[in-house]
Amino acid sequence: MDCTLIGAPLQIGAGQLGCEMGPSALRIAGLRSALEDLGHRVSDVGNLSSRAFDEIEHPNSAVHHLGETVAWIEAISASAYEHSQHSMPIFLGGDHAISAGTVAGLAKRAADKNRPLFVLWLDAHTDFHTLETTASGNLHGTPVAYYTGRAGFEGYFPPLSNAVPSENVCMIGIRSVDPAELKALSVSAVTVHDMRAIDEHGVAVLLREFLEKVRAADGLLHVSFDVDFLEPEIAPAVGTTVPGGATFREAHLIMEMLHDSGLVSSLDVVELNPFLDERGKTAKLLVDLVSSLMGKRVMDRPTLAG
Ligand code: B3U
Ligand code: MN
Ligand code: MN
Repeated sequence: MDCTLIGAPLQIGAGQLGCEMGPSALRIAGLRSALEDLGHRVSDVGNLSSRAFDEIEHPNSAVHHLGETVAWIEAISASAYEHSQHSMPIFLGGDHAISAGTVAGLAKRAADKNRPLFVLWLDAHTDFHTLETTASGNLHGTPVAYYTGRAGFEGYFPPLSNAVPSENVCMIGIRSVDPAELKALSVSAVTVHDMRAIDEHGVAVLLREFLEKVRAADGLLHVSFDVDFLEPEIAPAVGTTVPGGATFREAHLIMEMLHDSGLVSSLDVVELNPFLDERGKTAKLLVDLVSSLMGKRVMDRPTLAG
């Protein structure tokens, strides 16, 4: 497979600085050679940068770095559109606000290809705030609301050429949801699997159901992987750790099933904050997980895991 690594070192969408170093840490942890060892052709286009920006005020005074974030979303969206034409783009975050850009660009590309876009959102959080409802003002809490076309971004974030229908979004790992997000989700078609759902059913059942839906629709699948999806003990390098996350084995199983599905067409790895890491442990785990997604396995399997 042809993969393109794209660094998106945005950090002001998070409450804590440091995600700017995420792309470097993933490169130093050996992402490129890990993918090449699996037989993929990898090109690394380096890090994106944003145009000059003016600060933008919003009536919600908690919102911060709006002008800068908008400039980044534009650049990231253009890059996602460009690099998804002939290759599988892998976006190295950067905080999760980058996904406002990645998904917007990928949705435009999917529309060109006449295919529906689906999004698997692996995260402790639902990131379903609008600019009006965010209390922290941290814009990494808003991308899903934006790319599903919720009202409340007009005149601020770039106009969306194609929204992702909310019924095409599946979230797994959720364990921190703000009241305004909960209210909005209760009237939306987004599928939200919290940790209780994982405990009751296991990740395989939840994921298989979604993959079947993607396959039936002949969809393209974007995977957005927030480091805080994982249990903080195995992945400490994230500013918003929430206890009770996915285990090492659950995370690898998800990646292996995604690989076997053959459906994944793009990936974000976001929220890695190397300043908070322990001797590169989280960055190395992420390289291993991406490797599983890209075909690394212990044994050949006579039948697909499904
Ligand atoms: N919902 C909270 C917390 C949060 C969202 N995304 C992350 N943290 N990473 C907020 O600030 O919007
Ligand atoms: Mn997130
Ligand atoms: Mn999160």
